[in-house]
Amino acid sequence: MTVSIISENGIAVVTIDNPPVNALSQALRQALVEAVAKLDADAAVKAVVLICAGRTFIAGADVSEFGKPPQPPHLPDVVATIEGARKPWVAAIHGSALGGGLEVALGCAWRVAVASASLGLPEVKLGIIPGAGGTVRLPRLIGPAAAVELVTSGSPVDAKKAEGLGLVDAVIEGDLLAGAIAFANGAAGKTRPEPISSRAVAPVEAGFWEGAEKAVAAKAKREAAPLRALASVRRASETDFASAMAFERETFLDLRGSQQASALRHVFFAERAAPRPPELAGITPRDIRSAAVIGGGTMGAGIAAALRDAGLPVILIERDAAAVERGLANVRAIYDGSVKRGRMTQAIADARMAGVTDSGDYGLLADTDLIIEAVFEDLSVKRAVFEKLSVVCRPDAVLATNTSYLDPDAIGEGIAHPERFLGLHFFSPAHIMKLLEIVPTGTTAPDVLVTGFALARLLGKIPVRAGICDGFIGNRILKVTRAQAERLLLSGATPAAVDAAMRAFGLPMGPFEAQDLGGLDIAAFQRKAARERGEMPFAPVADRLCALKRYGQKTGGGWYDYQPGDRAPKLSDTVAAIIAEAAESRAQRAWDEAGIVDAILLPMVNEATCILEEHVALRAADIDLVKIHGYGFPRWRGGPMHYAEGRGLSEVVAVLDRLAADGLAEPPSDGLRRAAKAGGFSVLAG
Ligand code: 3H9
Repeated sequence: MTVSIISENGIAVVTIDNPPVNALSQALRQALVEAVAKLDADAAVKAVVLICAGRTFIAGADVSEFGKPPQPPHLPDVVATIEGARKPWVAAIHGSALGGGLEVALGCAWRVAVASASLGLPEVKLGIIPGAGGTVRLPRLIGPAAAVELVTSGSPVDAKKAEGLGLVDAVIEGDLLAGAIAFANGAAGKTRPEPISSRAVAPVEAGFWEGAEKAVAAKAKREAAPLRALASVRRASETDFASAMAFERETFLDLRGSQQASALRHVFFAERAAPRPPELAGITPRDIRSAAVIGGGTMGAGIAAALRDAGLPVILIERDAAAVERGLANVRAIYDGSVKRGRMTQAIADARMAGVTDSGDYGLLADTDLIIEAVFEDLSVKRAVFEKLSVVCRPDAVLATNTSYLDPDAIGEGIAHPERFLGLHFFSPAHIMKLLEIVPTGTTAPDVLVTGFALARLLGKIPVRAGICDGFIGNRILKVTRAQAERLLLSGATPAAVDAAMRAFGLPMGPFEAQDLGGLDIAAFQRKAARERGEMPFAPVADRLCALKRYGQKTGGGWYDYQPGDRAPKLSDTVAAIIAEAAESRAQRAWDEAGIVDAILLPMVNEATCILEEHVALRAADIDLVKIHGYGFPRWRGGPMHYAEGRGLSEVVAVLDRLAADGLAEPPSDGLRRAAKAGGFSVLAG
């Protein structure tokens, strides 16, 4: 880390260089305080420009310090020192001024930014609130309503919007440093604005805070930070600066040590580590400048849209003219939906569609860099696709299968140049869901595997490497979730009670509601295939429902009944009777919410431990990312593995032992017992 100071013609330029994102480490905080003292003492300096080297302005406090006791100088004091400096400081912003970075900028007399810069207080996304005056200075600068929006959403605004809010004093065209120096020169002769800390907060309309509280609570659900952030802005608007700062700091420190903050930090670092697995460091990916998708069903169309959204030209191949037309209509429906929801303009949607070439002719793929197969889940159909691709594609083109349940090694048998083949498992809807499971086969070359990760970065997805097994990581765990949900039904719980308990835990939907939405037929089809392989999948109630063609919402009934045109689940007497019949002679018990959650979640963790032991997943954090980004697991719980470690693995083992003794779960695996002894999953990681 370096902080350098150069002075010329009365303007000092303080340049922070603390890669990768100029985070406010203890050393940087110290250096900033020293810079203020030094420049205050320099009679030749009229004003100071604060600028950063590298890709961004200060992106915030150093999150890696949050697990440790805070070290002085504390950031609120650093900001106060800059605000109280005898020479006025100008923050010159490029990249992102986030969290503590924006708070430092709020200590400056003025803020200027390039048009591409973004500014925000994302602390709530880390389970905390701003801790260096963000909630106190912001309402004094831009008014309470705009401050509430920025602080409780955590979403940044761009420089133009920031200028409109009064958060930025000037948007600089051209070179930032030259523009900031010119601004400082112009400002040096003028009256310095009143420090933000001394300003009054604009009054709000009657009922404003009550309305804001309702809106924030509804959005935050069980996350604590947004409401606490709102309370801090409110306090800052209703009391003096010093008391508001004390309230903010106290809330910040309280939340910093909370379970939610620790979980969200875990996810923050897991997400940043995911695109760059250390075991693949130094390997150069292949260039991907064009792509094709084989199969224009729901999955194929979603993948095509994801590729187009990342700027790649896409060829969509289907088997005949009618299927080509249907495929194209599926992609168009995605973009029509985006326009309708206000996510993009018609012009952008048209441009995305214009980049899709639809055809039945494999010959068009002769020079395509990446081809993703998303046809029907049938081994011979998929093999036939790759046979054709082997003939027409360049030998270095990357070929991928989007299979969910088939063995990629079997699909790839006989492929020409098998080293360029791998599994890329998208989740539906593929243009929205963030998870991408990357599945190397026995023959995938390292640079092809790395290309999968590079593609994920390009598409804005979270990549997780998964080994080959039935269902890879996510769907293998999902099978356990569903089996446990049925075990609960056979031992006295109702579908509604199970769904309610899982929603209360933080999932957007319970396992039965989710099946009714997605359709029970896909899993039934997979169970049939598994039985043909000699396996014995456990789904006594779902099997009976499927025999009655109760496939979910689309057939007017599944685990619940549905009225035509109404998605609200109604309790079903038919289902209750089927459960009673299936449960006959089994011991019944009363289940409370915590018991239901344990009976579903801890067996998932047990299965995940096997997945780790078999090196199907390389890291426990990868499993957390799979569940969060593919299955709606609450981010603020940190994922199932983080949750289990927080709970204590010995307790997890004890609960599983008790469930297993009653025939309600598999016993804890040897790996889980070992992890419990070692106090964490890292002992199993690959
Ligand atoms: C805060 O400020 C609290 C204060 O109110 C109160 C204080 C008292 N700390 O995302 P990238 C690392 S809370 C430590 O891939 P990009 C990251 O781990 C903070 N490390 O880059 C990665 O490391 P590696 C509020 C951080 O260009 C590398 O930088 N601020 C931090 O795609 C590159 O990251 C935030 O929440 C950090 N704060 O995006 C901002 N940030 O290379 C969080 C990043 O070893 N950061 N790293 O894997 C971001 O949103 C993005 O990093 C940013 C750049 C947009 C800045």
